[in-house]
Amino acid sequence: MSLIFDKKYKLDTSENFDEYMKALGVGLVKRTLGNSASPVVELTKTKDGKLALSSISTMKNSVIVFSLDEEFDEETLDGRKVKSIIHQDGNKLVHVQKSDKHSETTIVREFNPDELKMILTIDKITCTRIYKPVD
Ligand code: DKA
Repeated sequence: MSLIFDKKYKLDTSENFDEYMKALGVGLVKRTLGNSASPVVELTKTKDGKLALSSISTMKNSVIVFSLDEEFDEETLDGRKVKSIIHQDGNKLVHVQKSDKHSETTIVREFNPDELKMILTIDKITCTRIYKPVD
């Protein structure tokens, strides 16, 4: 099993995302936007061999460019400034976000031909988001 590049996935179902955002400290207005957005996510390779993960939505567009196992600075969709590191485990990207001000967050993205499964964890809260391929 390996990662899947150049394939767009759109959010289909989401469980516990509001609880996850509350645990991050996201306020009601941004949570409402977050809950109503259906992002389209795509993993690509850059010309210089890095990976790029983009998320396009009515809430906010973002792209993170990174090398596996190398720490980088990330500003998250909710505005946290974190140190991130992403590790590959077969067809999964395991993304750990750390900062002095917030609990550690882990986001596992599992790439399959028929879905992208995202599991987000903070403290004891787990959120599962299933993305489906865009035709
Ligand atoms: C996703 O890409 C979810 C990413 C979670 C970002 C943190 C919360 C954002 C709040 C607006 O599907």
